[in-house]
Amino acid sequence: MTTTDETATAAASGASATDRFRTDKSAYDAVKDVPEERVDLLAREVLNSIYDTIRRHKVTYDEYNALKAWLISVGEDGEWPLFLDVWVEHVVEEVATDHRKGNKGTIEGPYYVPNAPDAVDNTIPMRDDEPGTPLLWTGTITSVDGTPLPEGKIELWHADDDGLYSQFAPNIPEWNLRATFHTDADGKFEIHTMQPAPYQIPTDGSCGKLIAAAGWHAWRPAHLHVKVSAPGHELLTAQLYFPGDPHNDDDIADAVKPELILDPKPSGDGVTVDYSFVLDPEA
Ligand code: MBD
Ligand code: FE
Repeated sequence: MTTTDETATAAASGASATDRFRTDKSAYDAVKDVPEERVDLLAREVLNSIYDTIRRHKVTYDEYNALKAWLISVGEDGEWPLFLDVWVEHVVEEVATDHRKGNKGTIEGPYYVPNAPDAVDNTIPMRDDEPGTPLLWTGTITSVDGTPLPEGKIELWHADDDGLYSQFAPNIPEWNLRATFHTDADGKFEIHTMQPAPYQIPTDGSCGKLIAAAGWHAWRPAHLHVKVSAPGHELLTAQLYFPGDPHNDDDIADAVKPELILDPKPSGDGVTVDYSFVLDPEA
């Protein structure tokens, strides 16, 4: 890497994540549908919890100004999607999916791109020299009553061996390690990809500054992102993790659940996993 615009920076991935969110009309415009009473209630409660913290800990003007400067820089770096998805989304997801009887899900995070092309030969697009361990993943999508879902769809996206996502870091082919897979007549699917590596959120931006100032770490365990869907069923957003990852127990985004940890078996020069999904019918 010789020039700044060829390097993966927090500001570049943040800008991409912000742009991506702006193109998601249903999410970006959702605010129009929130009634005034609800805004009043939620905004007041959040502000009250800030006042409590200020009083309890006698927050100083220096600390208040540090917060103001930091909030300004989060916006300048385009890191609001990253900040919110790392430190807030997991509780929103918990509340949103609490009623489900089928698969556990987890957070989407900032790097999903809709409409990934269909996989060819059940294989995710990758570079000729894509580094990593080959992963063969088989499973079935069923409804909670056990019925296999032949019109099931899995959108899969994940980071490469350097922890970088296509379309959010430079010099990676557009749909690298992103694809849409379909179930067969028996609800079964087969996916060929690469096992992702543990992942550090960008440390050179505002989120990184908070992490350093607080003495935290920036790691997420290695993970595969999926959106699993079928006609008449609730969309499942999930991530799958690998056993023994040192960050399964202290994920910075708090998005690991025991039900989402795979059980890979060595096979040839790679690993195989069997993991199936159970979807909740729409109410
Ligand atoms: C990621 O890859 C991710 O999955 C989350 C939740 C936050 C930042 C980067
Ligand atoms: Fe991720």
